[in-house]
Amino acid sequence: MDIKEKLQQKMAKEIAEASNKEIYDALLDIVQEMAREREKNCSKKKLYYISAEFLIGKLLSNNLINLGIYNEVRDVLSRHGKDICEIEEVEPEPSLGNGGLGRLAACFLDSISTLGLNGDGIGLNYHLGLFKQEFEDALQKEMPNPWIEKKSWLTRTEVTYPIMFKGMTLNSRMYDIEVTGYHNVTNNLHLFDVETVDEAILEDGIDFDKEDIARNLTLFLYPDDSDEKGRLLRIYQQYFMVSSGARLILDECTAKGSNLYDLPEYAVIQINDTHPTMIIPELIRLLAERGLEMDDAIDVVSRTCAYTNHTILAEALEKWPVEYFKKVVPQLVPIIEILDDKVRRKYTDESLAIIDREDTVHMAHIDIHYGFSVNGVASLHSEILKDNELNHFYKIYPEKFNNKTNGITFRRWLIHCNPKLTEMLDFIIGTEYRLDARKLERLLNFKGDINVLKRLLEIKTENKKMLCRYLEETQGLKLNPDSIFDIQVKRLHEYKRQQMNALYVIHKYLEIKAGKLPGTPITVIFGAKAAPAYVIAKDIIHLILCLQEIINNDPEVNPYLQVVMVENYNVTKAEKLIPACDISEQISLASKEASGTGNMKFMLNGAVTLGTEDGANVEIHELTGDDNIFVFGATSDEVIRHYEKADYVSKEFYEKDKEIKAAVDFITNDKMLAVGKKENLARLKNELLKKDWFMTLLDFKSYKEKKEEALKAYENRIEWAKKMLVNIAKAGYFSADRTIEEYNRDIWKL
Ligand code: F55
Repeated sequence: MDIKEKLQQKMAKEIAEASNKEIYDALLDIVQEMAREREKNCSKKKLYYISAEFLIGKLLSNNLINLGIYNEVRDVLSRHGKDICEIEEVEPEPSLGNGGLGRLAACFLDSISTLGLNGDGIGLNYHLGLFKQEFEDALQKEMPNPWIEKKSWLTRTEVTYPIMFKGMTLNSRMYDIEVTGYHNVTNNLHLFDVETVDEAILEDGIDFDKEDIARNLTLFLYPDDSDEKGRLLRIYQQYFMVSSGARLILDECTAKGSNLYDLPEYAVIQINDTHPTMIIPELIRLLAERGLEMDDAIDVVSRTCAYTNHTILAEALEKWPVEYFKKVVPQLVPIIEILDDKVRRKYTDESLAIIDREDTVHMAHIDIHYGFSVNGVASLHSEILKDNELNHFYKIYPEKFNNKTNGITFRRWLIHCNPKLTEMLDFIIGTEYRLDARKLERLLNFKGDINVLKRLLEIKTENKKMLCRYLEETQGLKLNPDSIFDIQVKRLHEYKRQQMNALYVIHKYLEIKAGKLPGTPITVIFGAKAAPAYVIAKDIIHLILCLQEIINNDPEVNPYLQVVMVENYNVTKAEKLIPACDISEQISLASKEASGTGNMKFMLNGAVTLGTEDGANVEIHELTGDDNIFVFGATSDEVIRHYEKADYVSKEFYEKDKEIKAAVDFITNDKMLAVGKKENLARLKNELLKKDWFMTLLDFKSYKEKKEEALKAYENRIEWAKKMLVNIAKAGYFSADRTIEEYNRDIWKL
């Protein structure tokens, strides 16, 4: 039966007569049936990728592409007067992640299936995911973001486990989402949920009774942990996830014949940051319960678990008071004490301990001592882990440390989000790059082909126009598609330095006011959510929204400069923003961004990077060469030295550089106070002058100069197109397929 007949049969009506929602529901059914009919990889050993986040984005189109029926469906629909893009709009986006770490997990699942490997994801089924961001009075407001509909990608399974907490047992149930690989196998994303969760306990916005665990456990991703109740709730969530996951893993392995002593032959568990770390003591506990001696259990688990680190920011490394474990999961306390005791017997160095002198448990230390692999996510990051942050561990376990530079799935971040570029690539270099991304380098043969270069520019303009239409319809924004689109989209964090970009916007505004006009108009686009308890991050959003208000309403300035903050930045919006970008802002303070993956997505879609030598930018720089990237700022060595010597004083930069002073002072001038809030703006200005922990003012001057250079280079359109072409051609290295091949070769050995 062909797609058209299947659709009509499912809906019991003609396509032309059906609503978009009816078509979406029918396609969902068809996809699930096809996905289940596919071959499975039933090899003895299986990978379990356990993560508190899977930022999967909308699934319909991606699945259609991976099943090889996207074009057919699109054409059938269009013949009957339906637009596949409008069908896509019907699907709600599950927001089961904060940012890069969660999106990476989703890209990895896609590549694992695409490479035909036997590997499933394990996580939680948050009913409301991460909050939905709204802007009100130029401030971020957090709202619930329900995404689970009656008909959804989730399949309820019969797998349930009793999960024990102090004073109560909660029942967990597994829900599955099919993960289709590109022309290959289907794996599963297993999301555990508590049966008693109850959305009715939501109060105002995203507030709820944090103590009513049975009803709130899987309501939100990372509830505000600024208070103790919020932090305890995270322990509940984490334990619920790992205990359910550990039981599933043991059940599957014993069903395949494991006697548990040979568990590492059946399973490898990749721990995505420290959020799932409790799986180590929990597995040890379960194995001991099933009859293994403690030492054997520890040995088996240590040969099964591998850990990925995603950050060197001290405040992001999880540390929990032993007290919390006693309150929530007392059964883990004796195990963690044994793990600590073994370390202390062997090493006297206090910095290696699991439980420190203040009775705090260092989660990453559990992973490093009791896992067999520790990897960073870009080469600079992995080097910093070895040389600085985790140096003491590296000295005792050099063989455990390795690098796996991140990657992205080209199915979503090229084929789906940029059909025009994809079509051009298919036409001039053939389709092999779809399975072997390095083949994109064939594009280099066209660097001197004026028609190809012109077509690249044309595609960019078409993508910009589409973005403009979308932003006008959804946010009422009117942007100029003939301007330079300069885009910074990512979580809001001081180390990512959206504030530096905002200071540049102020600087440009002042220049225009003084009569110095840019050669080409510039549109600066931001998109970012701030963690609800992160005060300065929210102040930065306020700053940007105030600038948007002032600049876009100033007729003297708005023909040359516009600023917009896209509301509720998420995967769906990223898919529209990235293909429309000219300049990709990757301006973190060197040494702080572990890798970045947005930088790779922008490059693949023909944006040119303006960035520091940080994270994977370093590798992008090596691949593209000096002529096709704009690099500025202090190096990671310099930054690390500043921290060691504690010699950075932001005020000095403010006082000696007139332009910096003018931009910083602008934050609290009368114009700003007329549209913004004094409390927020003054606090932010004060932060920049008194603290500036991430050295914004240190790099401002070189940032400004590099950006001017980039804007100038844009004027020569053909030369710019060559830079675009080289970026696309060299992006193949950043395919998640390459990353996953390396994980499998060095760590998983499936
Ligand atoms: C989420 C929750 C907590 Cl408690 C801490 C951090 C996060 C989070 O979202 N981290 C995150 O996204 N980290 C990012 O991981 C990416 C994938 O490896 C990196 O590219 C990026 O540099 C890193 O910041």
